[in-house]
Amino acid sequence: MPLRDDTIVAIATPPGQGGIGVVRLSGGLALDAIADILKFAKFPPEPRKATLAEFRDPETARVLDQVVVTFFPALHSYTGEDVLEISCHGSPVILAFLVELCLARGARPAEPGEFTMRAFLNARLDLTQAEAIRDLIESRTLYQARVAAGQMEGAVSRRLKPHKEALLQLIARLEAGIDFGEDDVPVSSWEEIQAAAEAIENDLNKLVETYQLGRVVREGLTLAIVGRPNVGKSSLFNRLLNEERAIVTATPGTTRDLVSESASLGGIPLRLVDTAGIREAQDEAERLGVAKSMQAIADSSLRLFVLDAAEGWTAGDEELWGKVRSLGSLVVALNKMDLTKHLAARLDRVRLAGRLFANGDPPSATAVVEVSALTGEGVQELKQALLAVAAPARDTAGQGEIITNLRHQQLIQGAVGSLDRARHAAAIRVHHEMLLLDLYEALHSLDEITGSTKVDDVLGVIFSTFCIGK
Ligand SMILES: Nc1nc2c(ncn2[C@@H]2O[C@H](COP(=O)(O)OP(=O)(O)OP(=O)(O)O)[C@@H](O)[C@H]2O)c(=O)[nH]1
Ligand SMILES: [Mg+2]
Repeated sequence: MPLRDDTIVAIATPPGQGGIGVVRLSGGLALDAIADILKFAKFPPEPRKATLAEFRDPETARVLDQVVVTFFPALHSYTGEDVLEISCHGSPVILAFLVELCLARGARPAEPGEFTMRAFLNARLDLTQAEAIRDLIESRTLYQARVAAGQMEGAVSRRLKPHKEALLQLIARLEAGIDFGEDDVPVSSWEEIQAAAEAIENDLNKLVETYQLGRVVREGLTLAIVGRPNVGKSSLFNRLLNEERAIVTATPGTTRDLVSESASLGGIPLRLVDTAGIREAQDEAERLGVAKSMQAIADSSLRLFVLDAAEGWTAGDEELWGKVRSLGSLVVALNKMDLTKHLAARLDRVRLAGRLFANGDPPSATAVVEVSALTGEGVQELKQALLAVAAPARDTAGQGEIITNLRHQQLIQGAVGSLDRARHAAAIRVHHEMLLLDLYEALHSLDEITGSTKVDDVLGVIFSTFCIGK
């Protein structure tokens, strides 16, 4: 890990030209590094006030740029150290030159995430908050940003706190029993120990379960659109995207290669994949397209099974349904509803629903939605149904209440495992000292989430996933 008492510098804004570009410095030498480069009316600049300065070229002594500097003195800054943020005009050349001059004056280039790592090391943030900052920067939808913002405020640590306290109390009761002997202090009964461990375990398990949704929020989903040729897959794909992305024609077998595009479904990042209509291929290109499609359909997290409502349930649908229904989450779209306004077709639909849910085995379809890709009717309902299947807990879960981070999920799971061992040990009356080992292990797992235990080795891993200047 890099030394903490040196001064780091980096361009904090994205590469390329822009209206402004920001150079950030943190460390004891921050002010010294710029003292002879930037000319202020008064030096040092007033803390936490945007202050105008001239960026002087040391070689020509001429003004290179007008900059605005904000000085955050140690203890009240992002990193806890002296921080300078220098807003230049957004020329990559100017920014690079300013950094070079700072390097020549004792600063060193910041590693990725090093500003935030210093904030953590100086106790300005806990580990979950530092991770939330990375998630906020990386968020692709407003919903993701809101979840990250909730965690930046310390939602994860807050949620863990009561469970940690309960665990500590249990540990303290056992420790007291060992230290003072059974005569001095009322020692918990085996049943009490078991019950206490179980209560904590159950609460933590609930938290672990929220990761199912958390993962979807963080990583997004892949949705494959599947069906026979010509049922309107590409038309629905375009509708869901709101653009004419895939080719639509009246000829069956139009789509051959996979077509995929990113979209957002209720704030959840979604990769939509349009596939080739599945049938007995008529040439080599179509055969390859069908094979690739079947692979994509199997690999996706969610499937939209499209039927032509005007044609009803055909032998081709029956065969494809047999291949798809067991793959996992699925929504059925009855497309071309605009063509079925007469009674016969509607009766057919009733029979169709019967086919989908026949044979007694549990249907993998969680919703059947009537749509028309042509008129747009039912498309909103289709989106709702997809969202309900993809992220069932989305409406009920508070945005700060979910675990979105695999590291957190695994550590909580680890704590659950340790508590489970402790509970079983209590059940067979193992000595308290042995029991305590498991309980401490559980506590350690929870501490690692917020970083209050020594976790030097994981720090490098976490902060290296940041970009430079953060
Ligand atoms: N009336 C009506 N026609 C539709 C609807 N959806 C699609 N179509 C028409 O059905 C035909 C096939 O549509 P596509 O979207 O290309 O169907 P596909 O399932 O992608 O077909 P392949 O790529 O060949 O597998 C086109 O002529 C569309 O205009 C709908 O809701 N109503
Ligand atoms: Mg198509």
